[in-house]
Amino acid sequence: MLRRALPTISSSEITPESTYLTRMTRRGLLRAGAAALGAGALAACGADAPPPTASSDAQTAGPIRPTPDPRTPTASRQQDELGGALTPYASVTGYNNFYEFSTQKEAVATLARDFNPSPWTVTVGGLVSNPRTYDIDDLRKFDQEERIYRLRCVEAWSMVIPWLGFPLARLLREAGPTSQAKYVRFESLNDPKRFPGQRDRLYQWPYVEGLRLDEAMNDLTLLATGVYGRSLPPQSGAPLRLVVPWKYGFKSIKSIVRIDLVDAPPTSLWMAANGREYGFYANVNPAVPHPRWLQDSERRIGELARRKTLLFNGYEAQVASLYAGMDLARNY
Ligand SMILES: Nc1nc2c(c(=O)[nH]1)N[C@H]1C(S)=C(S)[C@@H](COP(=O)(O)O)O[C@H]1N2
Ligand SMILES: [Mo]
Repeated sequence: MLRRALPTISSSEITPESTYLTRMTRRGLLRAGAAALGAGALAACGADAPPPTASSDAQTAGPIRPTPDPRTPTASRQQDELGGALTPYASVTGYNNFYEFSTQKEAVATLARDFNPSPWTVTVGGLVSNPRTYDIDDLRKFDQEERIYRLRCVEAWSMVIPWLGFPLARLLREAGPTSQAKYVRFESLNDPKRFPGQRDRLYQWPYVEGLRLDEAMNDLTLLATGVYGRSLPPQSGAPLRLVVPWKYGFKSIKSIVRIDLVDAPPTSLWMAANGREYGFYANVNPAVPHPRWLQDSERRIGELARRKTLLFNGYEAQVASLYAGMDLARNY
């Protein structure tokens, strides 16, 4: 019945997560009698924030600047396995959700231009027998492969993206989860000096995401280091991001610095911000509407007609068994 009550709306009419949260938080702050504080906090958010400047960190970090990648963006195939054309490189790297920079998708690439993802380390710890801090270059030993995946944002738009990376399972096997490890918790870099969007206190930084251990071990779950045959540009989550193609895009956490094996479901940034709308599982499911819009169709970036949204984003054969016997509407 919930479904029938919801009108079919085009994705352009959907209130972005950020606008809604801003409104909700403003009400909350006003109720708390903190109107002045609220106004200040709102003015600091999203695209209004100044672009990052060369900070004093640049000195301690040394002269290391990633040299612009001279290779032209290329992929080994031009379609996904369902015949969907690759989304052009310009859209993949020009229309981004990355709230650490901005809540405005078209502003992210410009704000991220001078972000230097080197040096960078990723610490793997928690309930593992071999905890270790990897330099990003150490991760090269995991052979990189190309994976063409659909990315379906919870806001009802999608892309087809040729990632470079390696299955997360390889890294987790090296870490050696103990028998108590049941979930994986991922954390993005927390550095308001380099991420202007983190001055926006509406969110509990750093960005956190989580997977069940068996989801994390599934062969589809990728740690991406590149896109279109090149290393990831900052706006895409340099130097290392997760890609979980059967879940809404917000699970695919960018610019990861920590991966911990844990015994309880981690609370993600989005669960903390609005757990009623954004759950732990976030599996793409056309039959389970978001509380404010339907999820049965989507706008493929670059196409005119809407497409039908597929259960598990079209990866049902690979992942449905993970959820056997679960109520997918309750475990949203
Ligand atoms: N750290 C971090 N990771 C993030 C986000 C973010 O704001 N911060 N946005 C998520 C959302 S909502 C989506 S749809 C995808 C977008 O990835 P893309 O910009 O590479 O298409 O990244 C996800 N990962
Ligand atoms: Mo998203």
